[in-house]
Amino acid sequence: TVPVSYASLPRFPRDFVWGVSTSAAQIEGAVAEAGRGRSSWDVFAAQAGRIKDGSDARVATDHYHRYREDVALLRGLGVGAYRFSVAWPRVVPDGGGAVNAAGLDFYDRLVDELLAAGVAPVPTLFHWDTPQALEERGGWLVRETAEHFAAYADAVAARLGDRVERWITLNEPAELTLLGYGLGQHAPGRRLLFEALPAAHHQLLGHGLAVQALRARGAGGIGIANSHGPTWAASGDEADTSAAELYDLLLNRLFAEPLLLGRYPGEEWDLAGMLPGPVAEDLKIIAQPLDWYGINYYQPTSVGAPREAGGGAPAEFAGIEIPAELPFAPREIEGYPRTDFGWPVVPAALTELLVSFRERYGDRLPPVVITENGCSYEGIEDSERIAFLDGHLRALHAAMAAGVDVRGYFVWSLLDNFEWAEGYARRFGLVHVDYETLRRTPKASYHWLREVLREQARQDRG
Ligand code: GBH
Repeated sequence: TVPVSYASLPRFPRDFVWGVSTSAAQIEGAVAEAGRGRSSWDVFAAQAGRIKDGSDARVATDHYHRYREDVALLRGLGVGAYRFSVAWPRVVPDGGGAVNAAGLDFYDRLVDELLAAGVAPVPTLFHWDTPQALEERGGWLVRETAEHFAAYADAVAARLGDRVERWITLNEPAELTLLGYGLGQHAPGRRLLFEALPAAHHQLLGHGLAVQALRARGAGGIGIANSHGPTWAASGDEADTSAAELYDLLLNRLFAEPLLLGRYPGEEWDLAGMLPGPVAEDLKIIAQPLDWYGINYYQPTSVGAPREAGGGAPAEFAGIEIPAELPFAPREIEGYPRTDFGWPVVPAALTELLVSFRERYGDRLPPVVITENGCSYEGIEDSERIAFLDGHLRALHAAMAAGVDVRGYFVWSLLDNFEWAEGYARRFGLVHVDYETLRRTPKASYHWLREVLREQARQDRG
């Protein structure tokens, strides 16, 4: 019962990288095993009212103990690459200081298992699970966290560098800044609004220092996974277009331009002036050449003027109270299907995003990899997920046909998992997880993607 749309997908280049993504805090469980320290998410999830279904990630999908079964699922799917994250608190339990070799052992086993299955490991060094000891000293709001991050990156490279050919430093510093430090929806649960901006700068600095540490170990294939999406103005009115421009600056330009252009964006907004430390010097560290640029794409955002400026901006959006002090407010996007998370499904916006990046940054933009794209839907017969992936692959191909150099595509996610503040209620997996038994069941979308990959390989053979 696999829909045949796979057969009519356009053809991707022979060396295009097909993969799936996960992250440590969302799948591993085993939070007290082999000397792992506490993470900001352990502490956050234990606080009443933080996670919608009252759950936590102490067990999650138990991937830490079931990784062999999960690698077998990857092999069965036929992907060439697997993006996972290394949990910093496993490797350096206190964030800074002694390296815990037993924590690295797990990733050592995982990497060997992947290689034996013919799947290239693509580790992300940081996917939001800050060591709690560092969080208590200010987390990413303080500079020392960036320095500790580089030391940790060095320890991981020392252990895995002989077998890893592609690295990702950070996952979505924009979302950690906004949701974790700005709005308080994610760990560490701070609601600092614009005073969260130092967390953006220190993550970018940590990225740059980690790139230096990796290169010093001879590593190549280094990228980052940034969250990006087109921002649409709610109307053509000046108040709405300028609010949308600011949102675009905060979501897209603030995280792309230091990396690609070596400067912070903003003519009207003196962002660099709002950031701590020797920003001009730091930008030189941040802007080192990347081998590729990762984009996590989910949906476009419609943005307009804030509440007090009128125009019908909502007080709440996607379950998050929108502070009246913000100079912009998101709006509902009408006229598109939605995932069960309520996110609009707009494949064409992926083409728009990639073409706009190419136009904005020209040859400063390295080859792009889509490091996450996916959707939450219930059920094992997930025809909506198939339609979502089918549409986004066509949109991706259209961007490539328009001249954007895209080298790979990773689906979020291999497994249903702990979806942060939503707990287990949102299911993003190609593989269903029964949280009572932890049994894995491939969904229709898993079988469909396997056929996509087979068909592409068939065409390669001519
Ligand atoms: C990623 O973040 C994370 O890297 C990953 O860990 C996570 O599990 C996955 O995506 C799925 O959430 O309400 O329409 O405005 C995604 C960042 C930020 C994308 C919020 C969707 C809001 C959609 N997300 N955004 S909407």
